Amino acid sequence: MAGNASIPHGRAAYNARTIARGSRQLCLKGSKRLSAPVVTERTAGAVPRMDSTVSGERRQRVFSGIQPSGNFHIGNYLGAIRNWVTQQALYENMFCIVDLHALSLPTTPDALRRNTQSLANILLASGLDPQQSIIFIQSDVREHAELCWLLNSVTQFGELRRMTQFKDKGGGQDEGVSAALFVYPVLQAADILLYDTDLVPVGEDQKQHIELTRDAASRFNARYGTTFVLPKPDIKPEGARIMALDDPTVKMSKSAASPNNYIALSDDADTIRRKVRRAVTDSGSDVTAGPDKPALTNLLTIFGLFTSQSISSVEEQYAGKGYGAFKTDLAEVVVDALSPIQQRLAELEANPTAARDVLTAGADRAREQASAKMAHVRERMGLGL
Ligand code: AQP
Repeated sequence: MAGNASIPHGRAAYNARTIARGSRQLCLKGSKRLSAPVVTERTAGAVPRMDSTVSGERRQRVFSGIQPSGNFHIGNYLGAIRNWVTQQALYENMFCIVDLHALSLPTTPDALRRNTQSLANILLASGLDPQQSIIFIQSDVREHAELCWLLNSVTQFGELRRMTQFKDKGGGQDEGVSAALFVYPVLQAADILLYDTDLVPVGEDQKQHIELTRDAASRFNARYGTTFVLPKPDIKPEGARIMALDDPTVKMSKSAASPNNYIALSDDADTIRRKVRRAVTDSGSDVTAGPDKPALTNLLTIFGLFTSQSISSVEEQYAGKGYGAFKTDLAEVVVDALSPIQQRLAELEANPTAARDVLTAGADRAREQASAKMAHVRERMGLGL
């Protein structure tokens, strides 16, 4: 069942796109055909990858992860998951439910298990296709934790202390915060480097972590010889930072104290309408974006992404109509966009083994690649005899 996962996005976006599955071209209506980027083995580090083609060329490798914590929201979807789905025909893809990362903040075994199952269902319901992407749970592949430890030796304490996400999530309290939260970016570097990743599609908040990953990989390569590919962040110009509905100066976050911060992917139609109605707006009444209108800019961005329109064309549509009419329509746009995902989610929730089967098969494939890479890394570092 999961193998036939459809690819729902926003209503208009869904109609506008055709993904040429199995081919190496992605066709966007009204745009140029895009060729799948390839890299040669010479650019991919010293170790030939297991998936090399005979000619030595391969498609670029994408890796990204998402934590099984809190309520998955439209920020996670628009900033990350939707891009994973629309690009999956172009690349070799690995998408990981990073449960070890979720241990960096307090949780319980039951909550972690529940969130992992729920996230797996969300990824499949959003359109990740196990035929095109390896989808797996991080803790099923032990090499992630092992490489994290090894990379700790080429990462500097000062670098980690400068990570803004640590400062934000730690709230400046050294004593009450786990060491795991501090070392989190090193585990993320291990996740990425383990698979010779070329591109990491993420939201804006992860940019600093990808830079740290590149620095750690460069340092390792300089010390032990070329071993790791230096990955690049893939951050889209629109949607990379969806802001909170109740405070447009902070990003929408699944661990937010108030549910009015976000629209969860599982919110029903009435909840979505209520949250949009209550969303903070800026002074004035013109539906326009701009630096002096952070709230409207955010709402216009969400509208534009879910309907595949530019912000300026949405502005034109609502010229002179005021905030009320715009918010009413925005709520319906979000309800319509999430509806196919939610229908699919209900099917997957009724059949929990579907996602588990996908994750088991994904972990087997990931483990094969990770263990080959780790054998090389251990040898490079002089571990064992
Ligand atoms: N507000 C956002 N706008 C755009 N993209 C976002 N992402 C997160 N929030 C936004 C992207 O979603 C992916 C998965 O995120 P994560 O689970 O690794 O954790 P996070 O970045 O810390 O996301 P949250 O939602 O804010 O969770 P909590 O509250 O637990 O910290 C990433 O690609 C992220 O960039």
